[in-house]
Amino acid sequence: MKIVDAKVIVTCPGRNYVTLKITTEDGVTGIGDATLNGRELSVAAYLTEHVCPLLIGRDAHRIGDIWQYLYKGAYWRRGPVTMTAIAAVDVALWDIKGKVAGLPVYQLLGGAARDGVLVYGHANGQTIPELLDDVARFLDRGYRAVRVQAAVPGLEKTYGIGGNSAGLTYEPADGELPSEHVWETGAYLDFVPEVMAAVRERFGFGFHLLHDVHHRLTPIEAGRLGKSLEPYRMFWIEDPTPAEDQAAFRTIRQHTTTPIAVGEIFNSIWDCQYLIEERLIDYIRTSVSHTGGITHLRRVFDLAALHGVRTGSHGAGDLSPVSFAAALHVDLTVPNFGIQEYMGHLEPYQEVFHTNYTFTDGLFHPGDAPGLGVDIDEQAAARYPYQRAYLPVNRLRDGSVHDW
Ligand code: EZ4
Ligand code: CO
Repeated sequence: MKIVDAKVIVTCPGRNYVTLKITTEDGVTGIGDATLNGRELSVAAYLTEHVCPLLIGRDAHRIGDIWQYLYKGAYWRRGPVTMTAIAAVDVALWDIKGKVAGLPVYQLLGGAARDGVLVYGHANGQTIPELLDDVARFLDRGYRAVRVQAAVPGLEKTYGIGGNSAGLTYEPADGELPSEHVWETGAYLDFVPEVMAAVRERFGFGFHLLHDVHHRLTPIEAGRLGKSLEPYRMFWIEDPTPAEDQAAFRTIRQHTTTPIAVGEIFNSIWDCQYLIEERLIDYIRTSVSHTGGITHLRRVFDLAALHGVRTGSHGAGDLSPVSFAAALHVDLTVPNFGIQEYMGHLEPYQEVFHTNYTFTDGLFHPGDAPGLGVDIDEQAAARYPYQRAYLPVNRLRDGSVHDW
């Protein structure tokens, strides 16, 4: 079943998304998410200029072989741009295989290992009372797990706080350049235990509580944070330190039993190997669209399963509905599933992406349509042209650039 066309669709229905669409000689189409927030056109060009020409004439059924061809054949390996591009091809081919088989992708992956996919939503607030109201909204809607972020007093802008729960990290291009935030670790470390105390005091312990540190701390600060949050029984703290320094996680481990989640910026199994094999983390957050697609993500998750690490895939609003659907198919099948992030998407995304996934009692299901169960409306996509946008940049009070 030969591939006859592969094209890239760039669109901005609420925020930028890059989608690869592959067509076979029988007219079967498959789609994959190729979005890399703030660097979208680099993946679009990688696909259009270098990958799409290689796909024409290849057998769409040979998913593993095409994966190896694109990975090893490029000579230059790994990295977010390459691995996001390969992921888009891989996911589109799984979509095609499912459509040809007449089965949802999760059936091809071994079938459902659970009834639904536990997700966590993003509650946030400028103040603790505002945050508590937002947490209440999530619990009322049936969420069993909630990530909470509140603006740190004294800081003008804190990551993860936005007027729209789907658009937290969307920075419009009006300013032409990234916005800059100021960060102060001391104020943050004192404030977070107060936040978690308020949440548990008002809502109790009958749901999972999560928090994203967004790479801000040193190892010993992260140890202190984890220890100070132990009374609130966190499901996890995420990205406590910048994960390039992986031995740092040993220091965190030595100081706290608060579970640790890492991996949203990882793009290959090699980024995960040390942390997983040394059992320095509890959840691996690699995503289907930034880690080489379904084919590669399953290898990461199998490595994690061998070492008692569970999954907790990244699912921010800058990963498209195509990516979220693919994540749900994988999540439904893997033995060591932990949780799935669900940030939602900004309208008018539904004009462009038609989805089949459903949410009931805190659990998502990918649906039973053949393939991924997601489609892109190209005419609608064309109504929302790309707009350059950047993630913010962070500085300390003295002007030094810090991790955002
Ligand atoms: O900042 O996806 O856990 N979720 C996150 C995200 C990331 C964005 C970066 O593009 O940390 O909101
Ligand atoms: Co995060």
